Amino acid sequence: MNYRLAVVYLSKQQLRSRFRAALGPSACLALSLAVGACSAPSERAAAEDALASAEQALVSDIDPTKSLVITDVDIVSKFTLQEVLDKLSNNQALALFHQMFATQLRSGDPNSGAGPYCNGSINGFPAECPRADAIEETASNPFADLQSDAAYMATTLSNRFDLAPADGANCGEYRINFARRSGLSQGFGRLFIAFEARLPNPSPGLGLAGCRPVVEFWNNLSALSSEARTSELRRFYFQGLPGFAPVIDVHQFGETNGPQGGQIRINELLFLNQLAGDWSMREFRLTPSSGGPLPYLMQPNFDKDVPERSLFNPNPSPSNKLTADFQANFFPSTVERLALQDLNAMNYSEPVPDRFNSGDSHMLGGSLTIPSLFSNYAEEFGFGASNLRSKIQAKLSAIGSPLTPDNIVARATSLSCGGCHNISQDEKVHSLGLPQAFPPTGGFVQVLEETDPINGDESHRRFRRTAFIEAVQPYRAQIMRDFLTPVPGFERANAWTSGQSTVSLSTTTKTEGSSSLRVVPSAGWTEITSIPTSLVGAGKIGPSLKVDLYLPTNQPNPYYYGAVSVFVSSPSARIYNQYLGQVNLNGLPTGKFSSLAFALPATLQQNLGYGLTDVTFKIQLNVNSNSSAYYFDNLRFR
Ligand SMILES: [Ca+2]
Repeated sequence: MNYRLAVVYLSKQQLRSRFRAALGPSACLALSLAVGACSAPSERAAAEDALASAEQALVSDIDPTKSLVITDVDIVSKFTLQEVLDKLSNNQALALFHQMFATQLRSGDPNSGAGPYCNGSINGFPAECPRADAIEETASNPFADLQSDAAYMATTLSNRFDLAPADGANCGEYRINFARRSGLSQGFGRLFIAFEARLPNPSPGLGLAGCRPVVEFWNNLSALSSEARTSELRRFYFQGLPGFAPVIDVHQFGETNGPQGGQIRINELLFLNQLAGDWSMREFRLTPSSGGPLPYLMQPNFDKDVPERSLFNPNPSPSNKLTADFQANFFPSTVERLALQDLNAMNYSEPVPDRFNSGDSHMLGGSLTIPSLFSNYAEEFGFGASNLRSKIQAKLSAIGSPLTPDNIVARATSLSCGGCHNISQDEKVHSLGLPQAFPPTGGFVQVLEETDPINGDESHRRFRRTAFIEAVQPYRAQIMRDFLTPVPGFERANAWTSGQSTVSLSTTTKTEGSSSLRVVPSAGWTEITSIPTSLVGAGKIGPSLKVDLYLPTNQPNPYYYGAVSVFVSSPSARIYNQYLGQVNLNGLPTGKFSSLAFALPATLQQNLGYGLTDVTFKIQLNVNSNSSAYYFDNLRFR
């Protein structure tokens, strides 16, 4: 697979240089997409087809271990915690490390430094302090002996382009995870730090298209040698692509507050005697310091999209306005998206408002001193009748979903730190009602401290990834592929098929991108169906579906040009072959493109904005038998 990919990549380069050499004049050298601008039409078509197929081959082989979640020791070992912290602290890595953990100590505790301190709450919800992990780490030097238990090792570099918002306000998250080495030798003694940067879009006016160089960068990593990938990733993380900020930069970790700001997260359980129920996950923002030697400080923040467990209380105090708001408004409003039958698209329909988010998410219950830190919402929600249960059930009934309120609450749990890392893998107790079981995490983390040989080669090893991580990679690869060669844009070969007529991509007659869909309806009535796709790159979903159609000048019946109908499906959203109506073609000009518009019902418009991954389109071209070609292009939602 990987070998084949490398060959394809090289042949694409060879194709390009061959074409450019053949085309000759230097005026053509600057043209990358308009390959044949200087050649004869027939050569141009052949050249374009060959280049288009090479482009297709390039993006169809994304290796998740190379382009999405990289855990190869040879690569990640070239990234160190000290270098990352030095970059964020003006070369005061140890001071910033100590300051981060000191936030879990009380003012006046040994090594608690200059603050911020723990005062027992974050965002108005309980947080535990002082934590034993913090007492240990504020007295430790993880950089003194890199082979010691106290040292940290990078385990994972990850590409979360899938987290980029539809409007392209940023280009998603790019992450680096470190694990404390004590987890290797002790079996417990575990502590993980994740730096999760939001990468700014330098051209927000272009929408998500402004992020294309980033996606192409990660896509191309699949074709590179391990050495080349290492240097490219170091460039991406520490210098940035041309025009883009680097990943490791003080501005990328929550300096701008809010759901799109980036964050630093810790997952900590250093001592065996905490095992009863003290496995904490917390989040930090990096914010400018108002004084002192460190330019930026780790500021404890709430865990984003982790509502506090008490908000699921079935019998809340009438005076608790926050819980009343959550139960009457926010949570019912998000049931429809939580009910999607797709592990990856199932989510809150909007970021959880700040006021509901907890400060500390635990994945073990046991003998927690503050039971509400355990992010097991089902335990709080219980099994009895309640207003919250009735409201969730009413929403489920309204959308015709057979799921139960317990499934929906279990899904909310799975989106919390504690749920995703541990609680939700126990399907028998916490059924999410998804088509597939929630994939096991292997217990507490998504990438482990242990390594395995790559393809049996003991000298090249990879940090072990959980079933959960493996299970979500096809989705993340699909998002990249759908972005680079959009199915609705008719940009991908073999994405549209017909049982009646010949269909192919045309790179010459088009209104958008590199290609359109060429259809020759030699038998007349023709149905054209797409493969399942996400709508990444489609922008915000507007009230209508539009598609450009080219009518040939040759019209056998000048009194009846025919009509076009469109249908949409997404089984995960319970949308089955929904008819959007028919547009009559009479009166449209021939020999050119016209834009056809179909109204989207409000519910469908909303659902199509929910990150679905299994949308299919069916276009019925009801025209006279014709040997001339029709062309479709730029299916869009405006
Ligand atoms: Ca196109």
